[in-house]
Amino acid sequence: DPPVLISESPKKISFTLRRRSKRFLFRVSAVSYKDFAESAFEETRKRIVLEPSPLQERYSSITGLDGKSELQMLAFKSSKIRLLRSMAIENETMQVFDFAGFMEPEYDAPIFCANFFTSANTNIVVLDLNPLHQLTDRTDYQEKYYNKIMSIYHKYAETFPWGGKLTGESIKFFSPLVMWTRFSSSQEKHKALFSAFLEYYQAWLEMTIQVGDEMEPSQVRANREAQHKYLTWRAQKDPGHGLLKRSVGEAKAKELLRDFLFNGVDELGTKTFIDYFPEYETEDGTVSDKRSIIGKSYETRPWDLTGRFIG
Ligand code: BLA
Repeated sequence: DPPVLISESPKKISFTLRRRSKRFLFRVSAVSYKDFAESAFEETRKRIVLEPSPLQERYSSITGLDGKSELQMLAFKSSKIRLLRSMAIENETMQVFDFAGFMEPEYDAPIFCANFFTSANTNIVVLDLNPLHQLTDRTDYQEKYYNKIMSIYHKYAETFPWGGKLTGESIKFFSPLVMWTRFSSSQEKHKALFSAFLEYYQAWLEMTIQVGDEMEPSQVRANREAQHKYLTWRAQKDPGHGLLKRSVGEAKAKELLRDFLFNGVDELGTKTFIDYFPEYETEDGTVSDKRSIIGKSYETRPWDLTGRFIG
């Protein structure tokens, strides 16, 4: 056993020891995504002024229906960042992390997206700067934000290979920088994931600092609608929904999704899910329960080494 670090708080030490005696297996896979969030906010405060988000008053922590899961929510904003928020869920068998950053509509910088799911023996990871605009028809957007930083992806490509087929619809929300991967837990992998997370985050933070505001009202409108479409997709079809509903119940999960995680879905636009994704409309006009219409696709990475989409 590695020694318990003396810098850990007493609370953390007793947690570690308890786990050691009772559930040895899970200690090995333990990763604390709260530390990931703290580090990202710390890096942010070195560069820009963070203000608390009004959402923080309503969301800070929740205990799950099982009495054992803890959900921790943190939310900030800055003059340019509309919402920088984090949710970490932890219980004895699983850790979940959902960290995102959304710009004000005057700025076209990408959306920061880290979604990590860890259970006893598996990890499902999406880490990306999700493009605000469709890269296949906006080569200027790819040039502006991605071409220069593709080395970040290459650095982790071997450690975190492509995770295999995924919901076909998701690919258009991802950039050529995306780290989509699955792996078995190990301290090395979790350490590498922490580095990758901070490196992707630093790249995003730098973009938010460099980006100038759009003067053209039509551009601001386009940015707002693009962000609204993204929020509409995730508030309706995100793969984490089932787990969130089981953790806190249907009503609370819905509130968390629409008001906290994907805040803006009810404010940034009036178009409906069907307006954006008409292929999901059923005979009676409601949204299909199906997660995907296309089905699982992309066995291998659909971008070449330079980041060009090859399908
Ligand atoms: C699985 N999460 C997945 C998968 C993807 C993502 C691609 C693989 C399954 C699939 O192909 O759909 C993540 N998909 C994304 C992201 C976007 C997207 C980030 O389209 C952005 C546009 N994951 C979470 C949270 C939970 C969670 C908060 O982020 C739980 C509360 C759980 N994700 C989770 C689980 C699975 C999963 C349990 C496996 C179950 C499944 O495959 O459906």
